[in-house]
Amino acid sequence: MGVAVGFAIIEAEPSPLQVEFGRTALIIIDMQRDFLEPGGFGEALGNDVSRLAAAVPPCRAVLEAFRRAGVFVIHTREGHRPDLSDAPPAKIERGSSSLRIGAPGPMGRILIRGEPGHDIVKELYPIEGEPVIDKPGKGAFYQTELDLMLRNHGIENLIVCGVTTEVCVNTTVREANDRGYRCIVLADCCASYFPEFHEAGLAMIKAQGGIFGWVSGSRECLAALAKAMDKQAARYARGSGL
Ligand code: C5J
Repeated sequence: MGVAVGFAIIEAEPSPLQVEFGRTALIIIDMQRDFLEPGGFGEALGNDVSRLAAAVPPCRAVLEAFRRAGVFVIHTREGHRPDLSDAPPAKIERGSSSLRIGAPGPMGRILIRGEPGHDIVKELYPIEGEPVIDKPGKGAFYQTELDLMLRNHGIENLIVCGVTTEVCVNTTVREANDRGYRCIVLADCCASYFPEFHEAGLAMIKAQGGIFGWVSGSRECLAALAKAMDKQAARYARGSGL
């Protein structure tokens, strides 16, 4: 279980949500150079990668605050083994042959573990103690130890940031929702190459009373964390501990 930072309400859509930060993890999805920087997989597919840059500063602000609070932080990376034995042919075959997964690119072989482009951007680089989940699929639960790790930490809620909103963020939120986690997606900490897909991805999560989860923002999340920490400090000051 995480730190003893208490409860607070996060303002979110479709409704505010009370979370216990000690049972909450921040999960940062695929903030990799291959998706965010020129010369990577994202650009190889014809995307304007600069659209993803806006998510980095708010994501960093949330990451730093969660680190200061001692809340559990997990990072993910999408990618494959150098021999591609974990990459389904149906995934590799897409797109032009020079731009496929495993093809050489300016930042090494595209989406291959250990290559420079596969790694996380420097602004959000994991520190010691923050697990990095290497995932072969779009969803962070598929063929990974993520669920086991979250359950061993007593995690019930996920604050979700990362790219892209409609692909790996959405897939992971749907997987998490089916496994019983409450997901709060921070809109400004996520991004897509397609602004309309970003909006649609968020709309789908919060529709129908929050069918997959909640949508909030970095400001609202940071305000709730600060409130939880203030309450905790006041309890300690009164000598009542927890
Ligand atoms: C994609 C991802 N878009 N991380 N991956 O291929 O969303």
